[in-house]
Amino acid sequence: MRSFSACVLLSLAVAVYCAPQPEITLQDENLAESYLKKFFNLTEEKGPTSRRGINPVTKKLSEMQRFFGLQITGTLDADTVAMMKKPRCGVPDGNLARFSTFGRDLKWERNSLTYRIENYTPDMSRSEVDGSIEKALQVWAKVTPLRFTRIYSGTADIMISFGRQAHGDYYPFDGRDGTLAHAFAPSSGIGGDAHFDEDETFTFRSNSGYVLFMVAAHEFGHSLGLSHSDDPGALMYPTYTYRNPETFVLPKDDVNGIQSLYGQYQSSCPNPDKDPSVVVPLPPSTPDACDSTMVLDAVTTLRGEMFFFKDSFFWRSLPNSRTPQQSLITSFWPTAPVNIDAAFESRHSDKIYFFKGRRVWAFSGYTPKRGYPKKLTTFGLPRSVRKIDAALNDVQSGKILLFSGDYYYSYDEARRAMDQGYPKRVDQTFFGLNSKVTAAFQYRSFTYIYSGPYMFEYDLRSGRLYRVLRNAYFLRCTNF
Ligand SMILES: [Ca+2]
Ligand SMILES: [Ca+2]
Ligand SMILES: [Ca+2]
Ligand SMILES: [Zn+2]
Ligand SMILES: [Zn+2]
Repeated sequence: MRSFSACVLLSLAVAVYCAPQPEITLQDENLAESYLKKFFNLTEEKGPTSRRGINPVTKKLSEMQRFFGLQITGTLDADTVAMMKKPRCGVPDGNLARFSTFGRDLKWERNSLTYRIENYTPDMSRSEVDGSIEKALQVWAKVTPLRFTRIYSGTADIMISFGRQAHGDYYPFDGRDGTLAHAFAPSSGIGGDAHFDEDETFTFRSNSGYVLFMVAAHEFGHSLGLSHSDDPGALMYPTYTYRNPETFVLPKDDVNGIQSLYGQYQSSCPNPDKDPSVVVPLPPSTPDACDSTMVLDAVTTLRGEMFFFKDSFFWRSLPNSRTPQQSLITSFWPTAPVNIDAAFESRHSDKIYFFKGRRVWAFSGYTPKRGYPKKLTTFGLPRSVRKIDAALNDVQSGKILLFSGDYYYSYDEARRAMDQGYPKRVDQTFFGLNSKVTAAFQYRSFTYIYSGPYMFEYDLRSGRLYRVLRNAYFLRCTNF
């Protein structure tokens, strides 16, 4: 179902957007043109099809779709429009790579840099702005020999300001949403400077508005010489996703990027901000579909698409798409848990459920259902069940199978009750499955039971096992 995908993405910015099937409007086409000009270097050419060869818009659209892991159609579809409407950074995307830099020469030649906060946003208190900026610079200082010193007058390497619309450079801001901020690559003058769009509402930590710390940490990546990454988990990914500033740890891709320019933090660096006794958490890395040892957390369908969950991420496989799109869970479901235990789609109520520990969350599309999270006992599970390992909706019978340890339960959604005769042993029904179930779902009348890095393909009615496949089977790892 097309409408869902667009609806999910769009509604991050606009709460009640869902109902009608989104059509590509003239406004969308104009948006697309200016987006491709701004971020993908689309140049003005008279008569796009006047010469033989590929229409430059088609080419740039494909480039953009590839960068964001969308289906590469070269045409303006609903998913592409939705991605273009996401709040983002104003720096162009260009390169197709995991971390990338503006080039070897575009870096600071010294490790000691100055910054100055030229003005303040009225959205937050001054001390909150100061704290957010300081903390955002420390994100980079923690993993490199870089040091930042604040100055209060004169010209700093990194001049920080808030402005709206035309604000003194050749890159005017665009009002509310769209572009949130931009920054310039290392050099003298405007180089290294970071500008924030005052038409946005910036916040200290709340997820209503844009967290200044997160936006600033991203922009300072540019100030130091990084360009955008196509790793959806990277801080240098172009679009904004809410993350909790209290628990944020710079992802692996960004650490690799900045260290390729400045090297690692050496404990001998005389830096009073760095306390060597503090344990630095390991940088999180984005799950790789080609990792044959990967164990998925949960798998489910949702309105005709397949969703595969791992850590803070999921892959979403659109029908007919060759490569699934990888995103952060919070970029679709800001209030959902990460590292989930299980998930299933209820066709009965058109909802998606996520399990983690003793709790269960419900969303219709991406909208959280009132009253959730609820306890596992809501599903009639005994109190002794501490977590669910996997869940699936058996489309034919309308039952929800809930796996826990060596057993599974059958829940009847219509009756809202557990079926008689359960729990049953897993290996009693699923022949050949002698280790723990880690994820489960049904697709095209097959039942897929995951156990560790393997996926078992069954016919649930006859209990027949057809094939044993790898976790990456539906993720279409292209390296195999
Ligand atoms: Ca500067
Ligand atoms: Ca804006
Ligand atoms: Ca699981
Ligand atoms: Zn950026
Ligand atoms: Zn600017």
